[in-house]
Amino acid sequence: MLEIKGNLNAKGVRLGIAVSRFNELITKELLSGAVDAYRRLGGDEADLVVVWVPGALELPLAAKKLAERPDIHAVVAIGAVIRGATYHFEVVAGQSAAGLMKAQLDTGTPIVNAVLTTDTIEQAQERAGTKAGNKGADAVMAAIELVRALAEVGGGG
Ligand code: INI
Repeated sequence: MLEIKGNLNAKGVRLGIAVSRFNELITKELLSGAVDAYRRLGGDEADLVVVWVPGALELPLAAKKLAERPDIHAVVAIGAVIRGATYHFEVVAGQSAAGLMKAQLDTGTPIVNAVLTTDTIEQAQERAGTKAGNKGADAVMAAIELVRALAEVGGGG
């Protein structure tokens, strides 16, 4: 049996991070958790490319552009869609997630979805560094693990 498990060594793994300005109080904490996790896993900040976009609906295209760069191994998309604050919660959250998934499959580059979708701002804060961890940090771990695992699976792309 061939069993492949990606390690969590970020050294030399170049990441793109697309981050939304909408709900910036939350997204800047997610970004800081992501950068901190990357450093703790052995990554060098010089290997990060961070692009800010207006909102979650702009993340898929920015993530796709980053994923198309030959020097980038994986992308993390950071945003926060809060139900209480938007009429169009399902549209914004759903289209953002669907666009990120499409960009990932179209480019063959891992794109990890770190867009919080919560009912309240308190729930978003809990996932941005308070009692429920930091989803930006979790996403970086997922991205590194995926890059390492897929490098062993091979098959190009
Ligand atoms: N964008 C978000 O990232 N989060 C939200 O909660 C949100 N709300 O509430 O609507 C939101 N809307 C903006 C959207 O992502 C686009 O930036 C905008 O529609 C312009 O295309």
